[in-house]
Amino acid sequence: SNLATDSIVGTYARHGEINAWLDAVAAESNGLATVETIGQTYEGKDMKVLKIGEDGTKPAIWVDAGIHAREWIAPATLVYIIDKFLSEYNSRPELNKYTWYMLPVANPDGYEYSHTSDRLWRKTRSPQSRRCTGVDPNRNWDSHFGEAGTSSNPCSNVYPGTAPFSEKCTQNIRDFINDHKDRLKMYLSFHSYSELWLTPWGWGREKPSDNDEMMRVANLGKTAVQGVNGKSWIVGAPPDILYAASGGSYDWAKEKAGIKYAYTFELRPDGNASNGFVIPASEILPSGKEVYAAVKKVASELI
Ligand code: ING
Ligand code: ZN
Repeated sequence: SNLATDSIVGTYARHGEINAWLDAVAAESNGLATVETIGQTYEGKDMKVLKIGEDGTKPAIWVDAGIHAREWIAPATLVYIIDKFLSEYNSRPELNKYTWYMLPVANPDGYEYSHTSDRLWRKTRSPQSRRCTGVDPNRNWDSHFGEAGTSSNPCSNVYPGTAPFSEKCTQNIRDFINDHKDRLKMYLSFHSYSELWLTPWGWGREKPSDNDEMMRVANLGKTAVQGVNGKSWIVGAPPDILYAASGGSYDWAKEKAGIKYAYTFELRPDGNASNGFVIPASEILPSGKEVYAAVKKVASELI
């Protein structure tokens, strides 16, 4: 479209720009989309969720991105997907049978710090010790908290915090999801990088009882990704294809909130990249297209 608010699609926008864009697209959506502020971060930044579709009746799907600060392709990919949803939601049954909740920046304090001070910052920005700042917000959830893939050193990039949900950003998401969990059918979380479709569990090699169905849907998503730009994502559980990690958001979503289809994506580039968190903005549209195709496909397949 020719709206001025299209300008951040395809760019690595700042958190304030993304929030302003969410407000603008909601205002221009003729009631299709609304913004809900689910709380503030440690530094007082608003965490804004875009709700697409009517509330309270349809089954729902949650999508977040940017829980890790430096993984810039993830928020940018979700912004692209939101833009596509706003133009295609009403005409596509696989989209409009759900209400969608989209949070493009799940760790705004860290995301801004990665823009202003340290491009490779991963964690939150809450003080943890005299020397070190930040908790890994994807180790901070109440699912096998503090077990595999974490470190008790507050200076570590995988420090889970002193207790589950010590961080404002994870508390806010937890509370929103708990308020909507009866209707939530799928939980998706976008990270980068390595081009993986991660199935539960992240914490260990045990498999959920519905693993065959989790793998069926994941493989349909993988095929949809491949159909766009030929990218061949690997499907599997983190301990089998990446590394074990506990206290992750999607494990909590499935184990504690009861959301059956809980997945984590590792977006572009592939696992051979050397500095894969820093990739050109020209990757955003190709990433957005392949991930949009996958999200559409799996939404049509949930049972
Ligand atoms: N990767 C994820 C991480 O938090 C992950 C992978 C997610 C493992 C969830 C286990 C559970 O380490 C990145 N890139 O952050
Ligand atoms: Zn990550």
